[in-house]
Amino acid sequence: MLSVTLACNMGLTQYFILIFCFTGVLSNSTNISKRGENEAQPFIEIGSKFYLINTAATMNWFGAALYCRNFDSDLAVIESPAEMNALSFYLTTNDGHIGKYFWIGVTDLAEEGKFMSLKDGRPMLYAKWSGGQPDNAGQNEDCVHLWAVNNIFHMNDNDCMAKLYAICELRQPRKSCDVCDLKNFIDRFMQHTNVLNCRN
Ligand SMILES: [Ca+2]
Ligand SMILES: [Ca+2]
Repeated sequence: MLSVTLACNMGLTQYFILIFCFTGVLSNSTNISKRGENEAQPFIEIGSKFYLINTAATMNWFGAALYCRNFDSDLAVIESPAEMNALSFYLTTNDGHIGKYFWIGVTDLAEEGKFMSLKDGRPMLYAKWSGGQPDNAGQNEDCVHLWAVNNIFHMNDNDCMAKLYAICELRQPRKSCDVCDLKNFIDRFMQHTNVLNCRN
């Protein structure tokens, strides 16, 4: 009986350890999900992403990329019509943004005419070029920015050394890995314990 009691007590202890660990894991997950609220300043939520819209100083495209990295972010890459519409709506409904040009993280510097996303090195997924763009004017336009045409923001290729404002986007939390981490933790725990034995 004593050995059974001890075994069950061990089981209960393991239950408490399990609950304690789960609390820690879930707490970390919660912190990640709230990153936008706690750590995103001065980023703002627009649509499905958090952006930093810099209108404090103009800089060339390379300076803009470094500026974003300084905030643990990347020059924004717009990847869907929904993202473009949300950002364009924000920019056009906030005073002072119409008329400004904003660098985004797309370039054809590596190969003319092949526009790539700076943040992941892959071809851009979505484009909303304004009429006649990209035109690589003067054979010297390899970096992409947003500008408003008829009060709707579009894309244009421009001289990378032009001094424009910048839009950065916060890196997305790796939500799928949170699930993987929790599953792996449970699998490892179940392999090394007989915690369920006392249910019988
Ligand atoms: Ca070009
Ligand atoms: Ca152009």
